[in-house]
Amino acid sequence: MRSGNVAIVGRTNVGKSTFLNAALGEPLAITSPLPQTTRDALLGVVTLASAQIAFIDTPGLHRPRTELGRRMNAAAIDALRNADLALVMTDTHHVVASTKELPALAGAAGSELALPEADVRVIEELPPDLPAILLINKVDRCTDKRRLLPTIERFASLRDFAAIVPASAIHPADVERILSMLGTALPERPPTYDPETLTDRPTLYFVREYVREQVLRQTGREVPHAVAVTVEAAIDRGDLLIVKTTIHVEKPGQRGILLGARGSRLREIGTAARERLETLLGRRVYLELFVRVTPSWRHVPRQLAELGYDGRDTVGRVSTSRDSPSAPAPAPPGQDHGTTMSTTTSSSGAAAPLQPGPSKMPRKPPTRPTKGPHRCVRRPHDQPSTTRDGPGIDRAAASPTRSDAGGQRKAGRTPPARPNPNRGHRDDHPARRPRRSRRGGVR
Ligand SMILES: Nc1nc2c(ncn2[C@@H]2O[C@H](COP(=O)(O)OP(=O)(O)OP(=O)(O)O)[C@@H](O)[C@H]2O)c(=O)[nH]1
Ligand SMILES: [Mg+2]
Repeated sequence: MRSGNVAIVGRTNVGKSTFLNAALGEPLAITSPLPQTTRDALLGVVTLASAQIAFIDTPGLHRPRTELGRRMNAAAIDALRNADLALVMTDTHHVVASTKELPALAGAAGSELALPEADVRVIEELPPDLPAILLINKVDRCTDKRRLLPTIERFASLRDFAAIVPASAIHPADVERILSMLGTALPERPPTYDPETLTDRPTLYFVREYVREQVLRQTGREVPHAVAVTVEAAIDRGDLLIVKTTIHVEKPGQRGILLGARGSRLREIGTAARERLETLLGRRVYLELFVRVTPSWRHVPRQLAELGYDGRDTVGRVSTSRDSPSAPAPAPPGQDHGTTMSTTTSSSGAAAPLQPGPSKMPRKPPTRPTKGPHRCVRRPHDQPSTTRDGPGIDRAAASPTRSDAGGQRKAGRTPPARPNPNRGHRDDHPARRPRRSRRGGVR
């Protein structure tokens, strides 16, 4: 058996998170057409018949203009330090872009040997002795594949890559080919993670991420980068998870954009994020969204820490059993321009408080202790894969349909799975279509 950590690194927007999701067969990471979507390193474990690949998806390396940007870059560099192998990703944008859309190039513009400067900087960041495979993604956009040859030559001249692979993360056959290539490049050693492990990030991390993903997808260019999401309270009522979140923006105008006309955009964001969570978790979710202006949070280290970007753990401040769903949210820094919206599939009945560490589905008894280190690297079987907010998510919890009986994925696997039609999307049923609540949200 071979196993090890594979850091997925590259400039922003080249498809790193899309590739991770395709490799996992699970849309775990958030993706979007906007740059700087990923803000934290995210572990995703793929266990094949002969290899276990612990992917670490990383934020796109870029020239930072904020403290947040510096921390994002640091997370990517840190992942490289803990990796056995780097999967360096770029895309075909500079090959297919029209002259006026061309990115900054290293080499004469128009020359076939010019590469995006950002790619060259990524390669310079690689530790010299770390084995690396280069994936040139999005070849589906390149009709004449011969145009890739000069690019491949130029990359090969910059570093001794173990392989340079033109591929497309949206083509399952390409993803399978890359997985088997990565598997054989890892050192021979027993698997680090339980084969059922999907990630070590707890549920509330994904609550924050999926709300942010909908902001990325449903608002324009300026707002998403000014948005952070924190979890203020979480209540586990068995088949229902109740979560109160705050969406932080930097300016009152951004708050208005987020709300939309009479709160319509915020309702859409909440509904889509809730559906995504219900698909991942396999149970109903009541999601309450609160919008708050927290000026300049991306530049202030203390606020970054309070919003979860403290460089140690990116899970928002999570309630303890003392909280209840009706408890007021703790006052974060900044001005309070709060507006509450809720989006849910059910809200009746008595709620039991959620203990710290609410990420695991109760359907399956925990296989690991619930306290342990929060870093997502090198956790042996007998050590927990938890953050301070709870254990990570297993494949069975995320989607039982995607895990075979033995918990190991076969080398020849089915293409990336689709959402389980028996779960989530309850609003499809006419009786469950969103209706206005007294608070102006949707239920
Ligand atoms: N056509 C095409 N689009 C792709 C492919 N892979 C990813 N994309 C798209 O590229 C965009 C960026 O993908 P992401 O996975 O978010 O990129 P990323 O590298 O993780 O970006 P950051 O997190 O910002 O660094 C999304 O719109 C994806 O749908 C591909 O193989 N072909
Ligand atoms: Mg990403």
